[in-house]
Amino acid sequence: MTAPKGASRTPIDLYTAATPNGHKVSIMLEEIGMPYTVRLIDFGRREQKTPQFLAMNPNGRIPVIVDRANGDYVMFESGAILMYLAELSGQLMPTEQKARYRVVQWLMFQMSGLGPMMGQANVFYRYFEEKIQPAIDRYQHEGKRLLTVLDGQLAGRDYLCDEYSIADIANWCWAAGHEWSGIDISGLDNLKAWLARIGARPAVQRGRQQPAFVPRKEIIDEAKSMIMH
Ligand SMILES: N[C@@H](CCC(=O)N[C@@H](CS)C(=O)NCC(=O)O)C(=O)O
Repeated sequence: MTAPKGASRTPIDLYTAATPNGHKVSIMLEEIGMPYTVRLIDFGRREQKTPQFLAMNPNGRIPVIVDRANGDYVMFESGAILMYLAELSGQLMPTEQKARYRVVQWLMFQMSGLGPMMGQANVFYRYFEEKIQPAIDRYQHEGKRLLTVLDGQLAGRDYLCDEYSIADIANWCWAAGHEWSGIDISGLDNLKAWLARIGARPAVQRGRQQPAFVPRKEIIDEAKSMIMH
């Protein structure tokens, strides 16, 4: 991990890894065309728990940004970072009050519901060696229920709110991982069309490569070591 102090050639330093919460921010930065430097955090080496990292985010998790163009302003929590970048760029978040809070509402839906539930589905379905069926069922069912809510919201519309926004980016990053969470989305046709629509955006494709998620055994081992600490 690179120390937070020191000049970088881009306005934003992004401390991240190949996860949905990390990809939300790289996709947003790609969408708004803001140059950034990726600072990879190696979970295998527990870099997210080092004193330097904890000084930026006491919660010891990615993503974190440092805004070099704003007095090295440090931010953690992906939803807050999306709102900050939307405000900074004047993009992907409406200014009109009601429209703005509709976006915040669907962002919070992801932050408090979809992300945590699908994250726990991954833990019990993918990472735990001991397969605790009631826990797998609980989180997969809840994940599916929340994806069904998104499907309903997307009936007759292309995006979650009036226009493409940070709410789409946040929810898409988790919804796109439904297979990894073992959640079947057959029958959720609005959701499937939206997944494809957002997934076709060049900025989304670029952001998802920063860094790319490659399912492999080491990821499962790293995840196990995180769960146990
Ligand atoms: N609510 C936080 C969640 C961040 C989070 O859970 N990050 C995970 C990766 S997706 C992480 O850093 N895990 C490392 C760990 O648990 O040690 C956010 O949205 O930023």
